[in-house]
Amino acid sequence: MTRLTPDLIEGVPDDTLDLDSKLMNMCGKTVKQLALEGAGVDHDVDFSKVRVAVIPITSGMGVISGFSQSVNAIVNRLGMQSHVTDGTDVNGFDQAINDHVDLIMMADDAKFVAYNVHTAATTNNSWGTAMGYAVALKNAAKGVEGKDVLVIGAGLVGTEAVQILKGWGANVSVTDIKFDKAKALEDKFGVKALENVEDALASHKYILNAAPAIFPGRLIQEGAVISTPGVPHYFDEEGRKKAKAIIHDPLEIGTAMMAVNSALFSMR
Ligand code: 2YG
Repeated sequence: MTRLTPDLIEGVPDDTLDLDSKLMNMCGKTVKQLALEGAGVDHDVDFSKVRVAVIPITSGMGVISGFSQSVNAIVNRLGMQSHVTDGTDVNGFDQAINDHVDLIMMADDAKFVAYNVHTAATTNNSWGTAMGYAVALKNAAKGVEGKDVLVIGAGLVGTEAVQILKGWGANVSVTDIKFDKAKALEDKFGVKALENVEDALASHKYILNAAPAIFPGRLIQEGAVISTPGVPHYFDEEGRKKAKAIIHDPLEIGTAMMAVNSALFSMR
């Protein structure tokens, strides 16, 4: 998993990115609307009764300054009632349970989950990020059915993304600097593994980039639609000029997808 750093998420609590405006321009949807679509809901939902606890977790490499506050702000922007627990780890968990919250959100170095305390269902960030960015790509591309779509990165997010996009009828190819990881997805899910990452990128217009990689603009197709959760995030001027849309945020789309999906388990 790519570990976020405080500087990458410092603008999240106050939404300095103004993410909804950017997404409305590129996808015609807000973060909440993308998350609802990813959860299979085609109408707005009032989440004001949903109570959420975000628990700072000190294990492993420890807390990331601003991470819990960022998750908390993202969930509150969905209209839910979210707070960060005073206690960390088990103490925080105990506080959340005694507070009778509906959802618990927490992350260690390996997993970032939303836990629905009523249904014991767990939604993880790999699926949430893959689904959120796949829905964003589908909206920005005005549909992916029958279209060639490239997933870059055969890790946790890419593995979810290839299944989601194939399920929507896209002709999915996948590439990774470790070709055997891409080949494993070809064997398992019937998508096409491409060995040369640069050639793969240069030959696709619709891309979901789930790799912590930076690509030179000379490889980007004119009018490319790039849905790219990967951090570090950087596209040079040529890439930014040639792409029709470059959809990125460091944390919000995946987190909103998790929270909406988890809340709906006990709201339908
Ligand atoms: O509670 C804390 O502050 C820390 N234990 C959080 C650690 C999170 C580590 N994981 C990551 O930084 C990312 N994989 C989170 C998800 C990125 C968005 N797709």
